[in-house]
Amino acid sequence: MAGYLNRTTYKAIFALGLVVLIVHLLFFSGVTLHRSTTAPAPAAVPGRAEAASAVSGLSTVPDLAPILPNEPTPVSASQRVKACFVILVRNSDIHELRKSMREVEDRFNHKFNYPYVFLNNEPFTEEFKELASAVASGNTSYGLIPKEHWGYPSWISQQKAAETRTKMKDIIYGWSESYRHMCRYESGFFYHHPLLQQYDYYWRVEPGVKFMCDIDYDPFVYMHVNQLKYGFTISIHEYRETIPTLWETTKRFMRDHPEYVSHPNTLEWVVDQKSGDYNLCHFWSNFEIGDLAFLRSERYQAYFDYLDQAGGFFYERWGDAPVHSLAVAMFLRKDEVHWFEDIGYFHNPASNCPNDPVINRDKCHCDPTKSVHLGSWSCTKEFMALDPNSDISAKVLTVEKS
Ligand SMILES: Nc1nc2c(ncn2[C@@H]2O[C@H](COP(=O)(O)OP(=O)(O)OP(=O)(O)O)[C@@H](O)[C@H]2O)c(=O)[nH]1
Ligand SMILES: [Mg+2]
Repeated sequence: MAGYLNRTTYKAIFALGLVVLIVHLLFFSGVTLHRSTTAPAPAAVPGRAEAASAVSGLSTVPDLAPILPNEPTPVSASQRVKACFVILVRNSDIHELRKSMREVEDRFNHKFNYPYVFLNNEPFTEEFKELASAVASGNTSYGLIPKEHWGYPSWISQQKAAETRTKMKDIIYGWSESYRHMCRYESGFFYHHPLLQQYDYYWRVEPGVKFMCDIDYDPFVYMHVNQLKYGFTISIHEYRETIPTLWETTKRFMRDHPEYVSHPNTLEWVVDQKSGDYNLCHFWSNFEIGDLAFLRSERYQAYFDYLDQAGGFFYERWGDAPVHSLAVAMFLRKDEVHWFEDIGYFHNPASNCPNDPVINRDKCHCDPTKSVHLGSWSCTKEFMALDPNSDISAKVLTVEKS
């Protein structure tokens, strides 16, 4: 009898336990679900609606992400993307760099602690490492650029390159050999550096740049959530004398490799509608937040290799900014490119400064009337006005053939 009662009691306790367990499971799974679909501050991101309103000036940078119904669910605030700051820099620029890093930290990274990757064509000194690491809230790593990524490829005549530098001595950096290696490296190699292989996104920083607004959300997560491939703050016109044949070469590439061109694309942003020529618009690459998979893609690499073979990094003075921008124009849709209007940023001599009076007052210290996007030097208004379905690739190539 006692044994029977015990078994009954045992069964009752077991059943009760099972019910309690199920209730707990349901309860906690509900909480988990709630947490994973809510993007709390501070890593929440501004929504696409806000990005769209950027044409007429920044209206707001919300704390929480009003993701539109057809957009991906935000990753939770605690989930980070694999991202880093990448800084190409000389040892002698350490003090200018520390100023910029201080601003990166104070405005953003002290809350997020993203790592820094420093790259140099010469070994970093112990002093550089000590001083840079002291400012960084995230891990730091210091990489040497392999000789084959910072030198002359076999098919380049160094004599012709030297003659070019003499001919171009009156053009900005036209005389400089190291500037050309830098532009070629930033165009086609930095994303291959072993120290960057573990990362999916990069944010380029240079010595001397300034950040004038608090960034209370995570731009890397914003890129990831919205499936963005390229982010910029400033766009301007390039000096035509530095890129006499870049557009011809790019058109030839498109003709030889039509399979790489996206449809739609953002080519309309870079083409002068009357002449069919490059209108010189480009994203200023001293600031970039980008998806490394885009630069590592077959199409981007094919484009870089094509340009590299043509020799214009040395026989002219092709900059990485127009190269990245023409790649964006051919390969990306407008909705894969984002203007970080809310990031107050300065690289001599231009700045990007949010117009919204409340944001400007509460988060920034910059003069919104001086923001370069308001002037004719910038191409940002034109970019924001671009039709997302635009595709003028056929027209561009027809003009080329005729
Ligand atoms: N290690 C190394 N870094 C370089 C060299 N030249 C330029 N850089 C870096 O490459 C980036 C671009 O160079 P900048 O001289 O700033 O070029 P820019 O922005 O076109 O021109 P500025 O108006 O001078 O700023 C910066 O991060 C520099 O620190 C070089 O010879 N060696
Ligand atoms: Mg610079």
